[in-house]
Amino acid sequence: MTYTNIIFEVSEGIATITFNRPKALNALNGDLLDELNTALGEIASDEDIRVLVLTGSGEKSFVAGADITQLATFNTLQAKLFGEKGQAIISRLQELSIPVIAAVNGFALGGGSEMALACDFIYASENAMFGLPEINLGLIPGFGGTQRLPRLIGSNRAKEMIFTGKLIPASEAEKAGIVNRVLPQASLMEETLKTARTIAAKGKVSLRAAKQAINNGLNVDLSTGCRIEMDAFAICMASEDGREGTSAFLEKRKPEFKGELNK
Ligand code: CO8
Repeated sequence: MTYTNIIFEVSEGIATITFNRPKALNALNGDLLDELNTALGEIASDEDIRVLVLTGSGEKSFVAGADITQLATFNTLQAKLFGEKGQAIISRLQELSIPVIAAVNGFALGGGSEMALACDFIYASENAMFGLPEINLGLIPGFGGTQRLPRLIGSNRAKEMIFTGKLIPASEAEKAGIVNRVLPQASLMEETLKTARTIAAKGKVSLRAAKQAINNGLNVDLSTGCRIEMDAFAICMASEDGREGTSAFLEKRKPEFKGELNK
């Protein structure tokens, strides 16, 4: 597929999707969401891709939200369909079996924050701003923000952000636990890719198991979560990567993970 609203690249097992509507600060319209969905399908079916990085084109914006020009034309049913489509694609992103890192290079507002919140973790540039400003439009977040933000930072902090619509800088987002690292704009991608390469060198089976255990465990009580972990651990132990990792330690050599899921 030819992409026009995103740039989709793969290098050394790391896929990068760059939201690419810089004139609208990379706002999410229907076409961009369709392209993102297709790219996620390509990633899910490519066993050689080990990590996904999301970022925005330019130095000003990751994603400034859903495209308000398009939103403003919707009737009730169209809004519901657009909301369902966005939620489904963002959930698909969250549920990818490989790790996903958001490199937030500027504004991450509304649907842009919601996209970043569905990633496994976020690195941000010093100029990045986060917020769910839908309240200023007489709306509320519709791509999962009322659900993912409180789960990440607690309901009181999330309510303050959602009720006031205020934007917070990267440094504050880091203190709140939204962002893992704040970096100068010039080194954001380099540092993100460095982490992506570190992760990509690990075993694919164990990465997948760790991600699923954490994500699935967050939705259940502790003892059920621990059972999920034990099943996932057993699968790793029986995998080729699990054998390789433990043997390599005992043989005092570096492991060579092949990441084959079906062995
Ligand atoms: N949609 C469409 N166009 C946008 C958006 C957007 N979200 N954000 C910015 N743009 C456009 C501007 O209109 C402008 O276009 P033009 O040059 O043609 O006038 C261009 O990008 C540059 O923007 P500004 O001139 O405004 O740049 P500033 O640096 O002055 O301001 C801001 C940057 C603060 C980011 C400002 O543009 C802004 O406030 N943008 C809107 C942010 C926002 O409210 N986002 C939330 C949108 S709603 C949403 O995300 C809901 C998600 C769930 C949907 C569920 C559907 C049912």
